[in-house]
Amino acid sequence: MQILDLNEHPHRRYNPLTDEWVLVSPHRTKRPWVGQMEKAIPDERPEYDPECYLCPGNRRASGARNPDYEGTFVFENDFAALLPKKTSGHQDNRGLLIAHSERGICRVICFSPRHDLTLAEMEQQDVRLVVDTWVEQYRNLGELPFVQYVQIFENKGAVMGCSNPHPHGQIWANESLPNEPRKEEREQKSYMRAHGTCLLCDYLALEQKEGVRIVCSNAHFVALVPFWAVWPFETMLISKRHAASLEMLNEGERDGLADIIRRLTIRYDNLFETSFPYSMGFHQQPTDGNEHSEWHLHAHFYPPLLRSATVKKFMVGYEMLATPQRDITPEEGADRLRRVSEVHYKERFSGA
Ligand code: H2U
Ligand code: ZN
Repeated sequence: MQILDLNEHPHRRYNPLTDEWVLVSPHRTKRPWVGQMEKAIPDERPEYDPECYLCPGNRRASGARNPDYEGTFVFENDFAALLPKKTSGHQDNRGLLIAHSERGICRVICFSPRHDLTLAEMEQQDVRLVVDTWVEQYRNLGELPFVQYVQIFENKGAVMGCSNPHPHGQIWANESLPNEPRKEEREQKSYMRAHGTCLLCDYLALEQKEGVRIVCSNAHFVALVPFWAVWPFETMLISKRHAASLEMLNEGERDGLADIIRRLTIRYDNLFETSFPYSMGFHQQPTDGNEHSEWHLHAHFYPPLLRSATVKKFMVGYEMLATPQRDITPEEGADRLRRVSEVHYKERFSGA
């Protein structure tokens, strides 16, 4: 019998944050690709677009006019999925037909007044303003008595369902713990109970020792492709210090977060010389007023691109019905991301 070689043999890897498995098939990377091909769309935009509902001074769908903002701008989502109006009650029919009312607040954050930028192309100090806005929003929304969890996220690129290329993200704050943070809380709690230490502190120490899945790092954050990654170039940002939320970051750590986000998103754009699409978001402690020493702040980046600017990974077939699967190993994904430059390709082409 052959001994498991993670670079050669099909195997499954365990995600200790969610208690789920991913199938890894490294031997398949040699097969020819005959799937979907599309032309890469050049990412050329004006600094200001009179038709954009996020640009300064423009009117939104609700009729409200954006101020002439500088830096970041936050507003209540005009088509919010959750509403702050108080409703209560639930139904439970034999434990099979269960429904609960859900209150919440949805906001949109414009990262910059410039229509033509992305986080990867913004200056470090302007990304820092975005970090400060996230901290402020997490605090403001979390302070509301009915808000138990604040989900900060960004959908980037049309392929991820993003409605507008103007750099922006969203925040949904609501009354109950959503599925993903709920799984992570359960696993972080049970790990702490069993080992007396933090799951992500221990995991990060292992990753730093092995090094093979680390993309880049600074004094306060590490960007790595998790051992259990599902998406081809999936990454996680993990704070080096055990902090449970964005609110707990000190000045230096906020700068560190802005730095690592900029460097990682530049690497993403450089991988296929395209504006790299992804969904990203933070996972952090709920705002339920309880002590959550088990929670370790981190961000996930889930990009769908597989082997070029035009080939995307879809979760279909076996993945929808059984378990997610990947061909290129997390180690190879990290290696590819490590080998690209931290100077944005547009800057290189312009000779700047
Ligand atoms: P994306 O990040 O997925 O593109 O979503 C942008 C959000 O902006 C979306 O949730 C909101 C939509 O409801 N929006 C407004 O609040 N006002 C508008 O005028 C258009 C879009
Ligand atoms: Zn715009």
